Amino acid sequence: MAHLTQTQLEFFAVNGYLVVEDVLDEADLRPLWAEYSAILDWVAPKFLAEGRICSSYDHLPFDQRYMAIMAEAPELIDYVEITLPLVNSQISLETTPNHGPGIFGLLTNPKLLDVVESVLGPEVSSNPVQHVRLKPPMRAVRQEVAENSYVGKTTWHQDLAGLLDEADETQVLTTWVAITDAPLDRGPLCVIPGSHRKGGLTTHCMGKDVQVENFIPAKLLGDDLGNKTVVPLPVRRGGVVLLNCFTEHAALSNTSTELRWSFDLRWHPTGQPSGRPAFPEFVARSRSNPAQELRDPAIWQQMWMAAKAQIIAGQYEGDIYNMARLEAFANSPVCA
Ligand SMILES: O=C(O)CCC(=O)C(=O)O
Repeated sequence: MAHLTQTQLEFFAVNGYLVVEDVLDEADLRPLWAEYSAILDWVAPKFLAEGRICSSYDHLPFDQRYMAIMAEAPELIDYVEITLPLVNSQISLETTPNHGPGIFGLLTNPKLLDVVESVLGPEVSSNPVQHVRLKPPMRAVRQEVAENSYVGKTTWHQDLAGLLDEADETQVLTTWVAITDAPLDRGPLCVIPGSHRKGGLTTHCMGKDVQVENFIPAKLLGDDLGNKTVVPLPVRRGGVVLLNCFTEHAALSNTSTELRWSFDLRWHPTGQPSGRPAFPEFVARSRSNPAQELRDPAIWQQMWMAAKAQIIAGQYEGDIYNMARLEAFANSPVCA
């Protein structure tokens, strides 16, 4: 598996999504399991000492351990995320997202980048809009986080909605990477094929948690002919789902008994605005000048730490997320 075929590219252009199985193999995924196990190895004793959990659960395998800690301390999600909070005032020195070598290895994985290059061309930057979703079975999720898309189901949206207006013309591509299998009962993505061709953004209404839980109301969903067919996208671990930034999509609930783990990573052609200037982008692939590609995970980590320091110091005062767009949408009668 390397570059996409012409047939795959045509499918993506028409439908606004594409499932590509077997992009990554076990050797590609192993560093992520190791990195996230190490995160639990330092968070669990800390939470235990603070009385937030009643065991460090270190006798359990990673997925069981993650679910056991989450059941008692849902704030664990703040320690595994790969981005900073989307509201300036919520970022503090204690905010510790993961920018370790395992996730950097995924962002610079040549097989993943071959897929991305097939769509975006030879000069590709890693867009800083990126998330990890480690979703326990719904029945084990505490009420207060059940509607949080990092834990529970994800509402209908288009990925461009949260980017600043500067990215309105940017060709943002989402790659949703399955770290565990994501069969139908484990909360896979679902899409409305062709919805990216409607042209522009559909109205998003504000949810309870403004920056992550905004949603397209059901009556506005559909493709350019008003067809609302929902297609679920089960995928095996190592597979990747591609999404156009205008494709209407959501994620189903995890009704299984197992953890569902994915990363959603975004990319744009180098030189186009990222839409999230508060956070660092980097050149992931450059056929014209490979020396420009970032290869050092320590530099990438420093870039995130510098972004955090800048926001805390008040040197970045602009919005991180496109609140203004959401607020404008909120006045729409469909959101009333
Ligand atoms: O994995 C999920 O639940 C949601 C992912 C998503 O909406 C995205 O990749 O844009």
